[in-house]
Amino acid sequence: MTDTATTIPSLNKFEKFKAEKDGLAVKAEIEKFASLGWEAMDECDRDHRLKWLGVFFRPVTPGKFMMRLRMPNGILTSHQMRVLAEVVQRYGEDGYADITTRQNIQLRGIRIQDLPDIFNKFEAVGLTSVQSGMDNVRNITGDPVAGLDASELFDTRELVQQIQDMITNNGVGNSEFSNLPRKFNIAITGGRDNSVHAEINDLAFVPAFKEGGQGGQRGHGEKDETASLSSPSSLSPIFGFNVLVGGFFSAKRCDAAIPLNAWVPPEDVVAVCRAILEVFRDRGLRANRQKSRLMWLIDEWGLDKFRSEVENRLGKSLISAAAKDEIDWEKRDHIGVYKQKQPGLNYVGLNIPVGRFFADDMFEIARLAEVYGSNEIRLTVEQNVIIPNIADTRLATFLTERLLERFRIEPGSLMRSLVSCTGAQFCNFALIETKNRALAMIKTLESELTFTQTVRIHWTGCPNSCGQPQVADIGLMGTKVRKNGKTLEGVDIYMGGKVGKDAHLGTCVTKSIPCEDLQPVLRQLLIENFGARAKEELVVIS
Ligand code: SRM
Ligand code: SF4
Repeated sequence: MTDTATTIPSLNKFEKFKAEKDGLAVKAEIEKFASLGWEAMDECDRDHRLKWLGVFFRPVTPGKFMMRLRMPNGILTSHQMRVLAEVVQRYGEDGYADITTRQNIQLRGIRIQDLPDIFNKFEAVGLTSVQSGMDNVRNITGDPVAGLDASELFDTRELVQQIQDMITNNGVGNSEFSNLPRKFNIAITGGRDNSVHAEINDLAFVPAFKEGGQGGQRGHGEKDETASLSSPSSLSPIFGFNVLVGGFFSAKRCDAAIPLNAWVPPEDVVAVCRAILEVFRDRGLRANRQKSRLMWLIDEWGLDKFRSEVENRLGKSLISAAAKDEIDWEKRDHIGVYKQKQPGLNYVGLNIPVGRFFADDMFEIARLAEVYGSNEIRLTVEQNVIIPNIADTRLATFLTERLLERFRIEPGSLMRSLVSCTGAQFCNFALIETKNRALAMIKTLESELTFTQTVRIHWTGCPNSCGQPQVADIGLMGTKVRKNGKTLEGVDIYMGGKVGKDAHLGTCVTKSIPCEDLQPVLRQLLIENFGARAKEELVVIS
């Protein structure tokens, strides 16, 4: 564990309360909290420590909590979806769910008195929300079409689950990793299109082949597992992952992940995650929360020292990175109907506008997965749903289902790629309302313009960047602006985010546009930069 106890005097308030009582300790007190009620609870337990169980007090809607699940690789069963739907259903119009930018689900409207029952229900169907907030590892993302995609190099599902199990002690909670200096994001991709935005994670694994004979040396008396790389029988390329570290967004700083100069075979991925987390936990910077993410430690130490500390924890040397990775496709959005690698089967991606669905929708998605698929539902980092394993013979009927009129497989060119963070409706960091505004804006723009390409527009309510404006074609970051002596909701505009192959972050191109003036600005950007055309103009020409 950490040596925080010896350094308490210089600690910030978060480090202090963690040192006083570990966040996970509240797990034993859920019954007590339920009978006390949210108003009588200890404030630190309520506002902070409950987040170790994935339960978030919302100052914007006091008494109605948010619950953030864990969905390894963004996969859940129809049975699990029903349980989530049952939970939010009881809250009427307060209750619904959002798909998050980490392939995950958050529930709204949760009452503290219901938590014991909810946790029992979760446990019965293998769901967990443990360690999904605060200074813990967030939902681990993987390819949304893992195991379905004929072009994939590696099926990430099992590995993502193993990493989650290691970190959370099989979903029960793990005090080994419950006091990190800050949040920590892990992604792993085995496909060719960087479906997980590897570059914006603290730790990411991207597919890469290592030629035989290039292995590094192992230390610490360990067996040299790279020896096989140089044996004559293994001269053909060996599959593994290049490792990227330190990617993150924060209000203070945003950075893409950098190569660790390490290549890891699949069987070592869990151990490498553990080693890096241990280094971050024990040596990460804790004094200033604005400078606590992994990249700040790498900056302070330099990459070489960081790498060698990881090797020490691992108990062996890391193999140097493969010369190139295999991310050589543009990013796919998976909306629509696609053939799977299994003959006769298809996966269908449904567009869930800004990731929001209600209990009835969730029941319906579960039903569709059961009737047409294999009881499986998947989520994407674009806040959409995939239903896999639909037989050719069932596909036509599936496509006539009424739900697909709202959750479309051929949405408009802007709606298709629209992403939005939670915003002011529930988030007290928010500087603007996002989801509802984003939907209204896209509706207007799609009614006025025609498009020849999709344009990825991401909204985020504040500089924390949960809606990832830096990966978008057009990113909109909430801010406050002054106009005619009044303070209004506004946005800074980001452009140039590139995803998939050669991913890089977009940058701020225009600051402080009042939201009330945004629509014509976006319209002009779409026309000038993305080939959109005004509908009235087309009518005149024709
Ligand atoms: Fe986030 C804090 C929502 C993805 C960077 N994020 C928050 C909180 C918990 C703040 C709060 O307590 O209100 C938001 C909860 C609002 C609510 O009621 O829903 C919140 N973040 C979200 C979600 C739900 C946005 C969404 O609509 O999809 C995403 C949940 C992912 C998940 O399932 O775990 C979400 N947040 C992200 C991402 C994107 C990503 O991971 O790819 C980022 C940027 C990447 C990163 O972290 O490096 C992100 N969230 C932050 C930050 C800035 C972190 C920092 O180092 O400063 C905060 C603020 C903080 O942690 O202090 C934050
Ligand atoms: Fe809240 Fe800001 Fe994150 Fe949006 S970006 S969910 S407003 S913290």
